[in-house]
Amino acid sequence: MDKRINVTRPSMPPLDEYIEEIRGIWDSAMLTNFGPLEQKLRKELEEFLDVEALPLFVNGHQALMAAVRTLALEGRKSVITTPFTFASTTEAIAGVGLKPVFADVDPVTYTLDPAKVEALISEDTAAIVPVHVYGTLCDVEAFERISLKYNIPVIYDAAHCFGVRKNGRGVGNFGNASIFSFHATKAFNTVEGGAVAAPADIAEKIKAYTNYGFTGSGDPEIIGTNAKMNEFSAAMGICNLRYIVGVTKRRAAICEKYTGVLTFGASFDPATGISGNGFKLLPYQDGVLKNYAYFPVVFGDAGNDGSFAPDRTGRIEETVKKLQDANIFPRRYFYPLTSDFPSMKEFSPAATPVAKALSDNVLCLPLYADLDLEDAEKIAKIVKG
Ligand code: T4K
Repeated sequence: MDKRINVTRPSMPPLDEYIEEIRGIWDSAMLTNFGPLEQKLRKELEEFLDVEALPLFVNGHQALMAAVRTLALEGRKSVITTPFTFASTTEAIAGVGLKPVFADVDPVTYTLDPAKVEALISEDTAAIVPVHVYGTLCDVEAFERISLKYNIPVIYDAAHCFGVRKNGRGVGNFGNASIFSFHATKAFNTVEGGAVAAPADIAEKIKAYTNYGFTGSGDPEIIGTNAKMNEFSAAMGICNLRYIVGVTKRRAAICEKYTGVLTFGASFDPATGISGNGFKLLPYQDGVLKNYAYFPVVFGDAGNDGSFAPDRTGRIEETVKKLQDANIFPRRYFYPLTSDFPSMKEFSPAATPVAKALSDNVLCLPLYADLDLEDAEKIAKIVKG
């Protein structure tokens, strides 16, 4: 039987290197609560991600909850967001007592459609939470205009965007804040972990949230939680960061292999990602330095006019079955839409047909630095059919 290939496999540093990094913990006995490794990683990441301040978290979900809670306008209850995302985005909003209001996404980038968002803004809108899904950037200029026009904060879920830049600028600089995830399955990991990129004054409040509201001077003025990153996670991050350039190059090579096989012999428009072979891949974005975090394939049919009609013949189920028979386990990120979760019933979502068609037809292929190019070729050939 072929070896099992999962959708991802975490990057890990050489074991000796990790052991060396944690050795000092045995002398200091500082295991957590903003120890030296946490501080070191924070500084290194602020530089790498090109952001002013970056409080570190136990995970990306807590980071998002903290950012929404800190920035949402007081006295308002609704947060406009996308249903085409991981559970975390929607649950973070609901988890801090706010109501997710779902807007539809753009059919090319799969990110929130700014016009649809603007149409949903009301007196009750406390914040907007777009997601740079799969590392593809939202229309950050449009969201900046909307944010200024209505005076509503924009908090980006940049969980998929580690190291992504636009015109040389770190992605964490857009909006009022951006959150990152450093989960084991992400392009960069600290085992579990996350962060919020924000201007220094906001970041200070957000950092207090990770430690019960304590700021180091006086008693808490906000109700926080315990969401600090521990020293063992920070050590993993310090080691993994040393390899990130090579890891990203490997991921890029696998994406290139997938693209080459899937689009071979047919038309392919990089601007939209639409291929005449019956797929849509991620679009090329001008000026964007990518991180190759995910490789989603959307099944459907390209029209002669540049359009793309979602598949309705069950190709995705057939493909998943064929891959599983070969011991390959892709993931249907993100199916179903989070607005269709039973837990979201009370929020009676509006229809989001573009997101629905995507969600029904999207499959994320295995992607990690250690994936062999021959295996990538085999996977792409099965998907191509
Ligand atoms: N916002 C967005 C847009 C997100 O996508 C996420 C997380 C968040 C916010 C929240 O960030 P965190 O709080 O998680 O930091 C995974 C991840 O758990 C989750 O972090 C991620 N998004 C989501 C897209 O994917 P699952 O339920 O698919 O994970 P799981 O355990 O099934 O793992 C997938 C595959 O990875 C498995 O087939 C095996 C492999 N794997 C997994 C782990 C955990 C390993 O080889 N080693 C491992 O340690 O959610």
